[in-house]
Amino acid sequence: MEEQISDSVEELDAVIVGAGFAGMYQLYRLREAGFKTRVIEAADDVGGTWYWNRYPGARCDILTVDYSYSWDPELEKEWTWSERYATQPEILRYAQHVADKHDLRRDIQFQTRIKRAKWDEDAKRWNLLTDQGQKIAARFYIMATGCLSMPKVPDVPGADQFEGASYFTSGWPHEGVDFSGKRVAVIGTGSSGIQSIPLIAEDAAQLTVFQRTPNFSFPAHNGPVAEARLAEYQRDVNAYRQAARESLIGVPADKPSVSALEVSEEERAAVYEKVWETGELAQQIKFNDIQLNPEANETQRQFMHNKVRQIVEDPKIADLLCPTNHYIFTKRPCLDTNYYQTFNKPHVRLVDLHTQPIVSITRAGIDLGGDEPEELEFDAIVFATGFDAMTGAIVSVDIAGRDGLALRDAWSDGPQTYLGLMSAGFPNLFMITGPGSPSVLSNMMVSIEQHVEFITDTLKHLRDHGYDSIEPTALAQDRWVQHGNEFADLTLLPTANSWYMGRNVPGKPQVFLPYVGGVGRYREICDEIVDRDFLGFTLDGPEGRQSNDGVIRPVKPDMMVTLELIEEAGAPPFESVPVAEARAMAEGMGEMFPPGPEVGEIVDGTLPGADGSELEYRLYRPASPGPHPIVAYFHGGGWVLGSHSSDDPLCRDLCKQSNAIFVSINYRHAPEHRFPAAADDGLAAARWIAAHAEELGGIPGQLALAGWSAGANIAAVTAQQAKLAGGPDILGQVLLNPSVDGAMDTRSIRDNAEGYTLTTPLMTWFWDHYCDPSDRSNPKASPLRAEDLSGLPPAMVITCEFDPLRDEGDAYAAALSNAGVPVRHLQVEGHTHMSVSWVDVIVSAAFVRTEMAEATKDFFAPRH
Ligand code: NA7
Repeated sequence: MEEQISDSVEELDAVIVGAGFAGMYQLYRLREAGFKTRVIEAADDVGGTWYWNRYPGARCDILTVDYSYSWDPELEKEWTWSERYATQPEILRYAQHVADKHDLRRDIQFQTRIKRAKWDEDAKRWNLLTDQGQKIAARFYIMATGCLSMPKVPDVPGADQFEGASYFTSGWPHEGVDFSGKRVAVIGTGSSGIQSIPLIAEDAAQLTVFQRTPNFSFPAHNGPVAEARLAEYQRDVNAYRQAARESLIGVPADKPSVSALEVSEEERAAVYEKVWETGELAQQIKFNDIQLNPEANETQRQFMHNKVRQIVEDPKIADLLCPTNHYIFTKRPCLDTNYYQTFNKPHVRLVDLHTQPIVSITRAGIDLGGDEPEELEFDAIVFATGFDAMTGAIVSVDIAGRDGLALRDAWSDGPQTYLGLMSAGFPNLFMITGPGSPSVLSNMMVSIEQHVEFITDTLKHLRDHGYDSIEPTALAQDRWVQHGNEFADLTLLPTANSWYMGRNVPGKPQVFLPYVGGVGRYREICDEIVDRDFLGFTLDGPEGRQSNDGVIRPVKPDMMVTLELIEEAGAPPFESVPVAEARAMAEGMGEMFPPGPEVGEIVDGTLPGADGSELEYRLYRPASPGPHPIVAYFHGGGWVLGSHSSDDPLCRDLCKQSNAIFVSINYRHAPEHRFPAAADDGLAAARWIAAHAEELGGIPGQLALAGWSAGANIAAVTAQQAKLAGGPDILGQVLLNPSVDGAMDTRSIRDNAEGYTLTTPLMTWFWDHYCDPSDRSNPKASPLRAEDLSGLPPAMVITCEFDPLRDEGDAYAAALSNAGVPVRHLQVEGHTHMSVSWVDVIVSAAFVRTEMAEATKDFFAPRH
């Protein structure tokens, strides 16, 4: 029994599983920091992936200058890679060289596996049992087990019957394999298949490739590292490495800023040609919407198809080699040397498993079914069928956390991690490049180093502060998993049957495993967590416990990225410039946004406002036959900025979705026209529209109000004024992020004061331009202050979590409801004041507009 710890239990500070690049560096760091550490490794030497995957053609698919350690300055100088993409033996030699140089092997126990790991809550340590029957107690248990280390069990019937030789690319014989004169089958056309097929074809008498899904592959153009690249690297190695750490995928590369659909076909073709010629995975994405927009993606996919058709002589074979069931870059693209050319060789055959599925592997070969059944005989079968990626190696160990919770059970619906580093319920268990971190979407070396350094610093922090355990909180973890899923869902990546999604392993939960946000952003997140006192972690020790619960990056990913871009653009705050300049800036910004959907018709006109003023309006008419109900719409812009056309995309979308006419009114603006001009214009416009419904193409009596921000203030005020004045009849009001109280004294005004575009200083500026402090308690300025809200039209009120105006909007919804007004109140998590109005940019807020449109429809034709 492990609980009865005897003298034969070895006590260590840390046990690391795996002596690949992650485990080796982790050992180096922890040893250096004075932790008594041991690595447990199943193989008989270091190298991990590069120890096992010895198939012919096995190479790195990231330039090896990039795929190398950056933590040892001497190593940077003393090691020179012979090729752009070093072969497996060279990379293995590099790993062995590092092990020798730093005398790592003395703390690595080879040919050993961890069989069981059990958390001891009282002793705050992991009790480990090896397959050698050895017991180890360690405070920290670190899995450096690799993302692609657990080969997939071949899910091909009869795989064990074959009497010829079977090989797995993931466990290739050390002495190599001589295929000369042999009839060879290769099952699988992922990276391993694509790298090995051309070389196996060189030796084999016959080669038959069994393809389930064709992949996108670029020519590697292997050879010496390009002079320019080497010079860039050597000029300032530290700067180069730093650029890698801050990049998207861990290799310095320009961030694409242009859409594939913005440039001409010729320009696009030239860009794709260059990408093809470059032969670098890290430099392949040159347009910012390739991974987001199917139409953009299609342009590069077609380019790739054309390349394949140019190389492969038999058009039928070429067609089979062109991937059509997934978008490019939604599966890991491959790099090859003469892969497509191999299919021009007479002794190489491609079997399409969709038309000729494998019925069974037999004693002599492979039986195919489908339309053309065949019995094929082979001397050797190569399984290049991939891995149970990212989670396979972790859940294969019997790991029991707090209260005996099995990791396998905790992850039965997919991995639950905070940052891909730790999992709640499993204190002091770390994963290097675990699911939920950039890992396989990045240059692994960069991600490995960042995790190792994070773990080492964390362990030192615990030691220095008298804590003996660390664990993520449930909230932090749940929201990290949510953040990762939401980020992935913005892209096309989850649409493919990929191992990123767990779809290659029958029965595996289908969730997107790596973090798509990029290594630079991810590193910033990790650093911020530490700076914020280990946000989302509980640290525990004999002298006390610190649990700084909270959520990192609670803003929805598309909004978050947009806020980052806005910050990078560095425009001055509106309130820091004169009004005319602020208006020009707002107009300029508006032009940068997508236009919104097509509607039936857009008509500009004028209508009479209050005090003899003439107001411009823009009418959006649905494409369906009229007449339609009408919504009088008031734009946002703090009574100072904007116009009847400034909320164009929002109005188009709402018009289309609600099948109602929207009339956007250019009410008079401050500071030229201060309170109550805009409010009075609201009522005047509503009256005029009601009176002229028929000539506008509307249905008389079918009028609702809508507005956003200050425009929602005018809508709310107009509804109140219409009630007091006895008309016009208003059937409903949609208030998006309304400003309803000039007091500006709420928690959200303080909590969301900065950083979410509408800032509290800007809101103050707006109010100051619009309304004297003495007037702000007047319900015509602050509709929340009205004494009697009863009898107002039904309302839909939308408030957003990260809007300074959130709380006043919530208060207005509650006050309306208390007064007996039917209210739909939508409190939108993770969004800001701008989210809903940025049509086709903040896609995660699109559902809000749909709900607004539904509410609008209900005003006109209530559903019971
Ligand atoms: P991959 O990329 O998972 O490729 C495995 C291939 O094997 C892929 O073409 C699979 O088709 C195919 N496969 C898997 N199971 C079967 C069965 N049962 N029948 C037929 N074909 C099958 O693994 P790799 O080792 O090539 O590469 C892994 C990573 O290593 C790579 O991305 C680089 O990062 C390095 P499928 O696509 O699932 O239809």
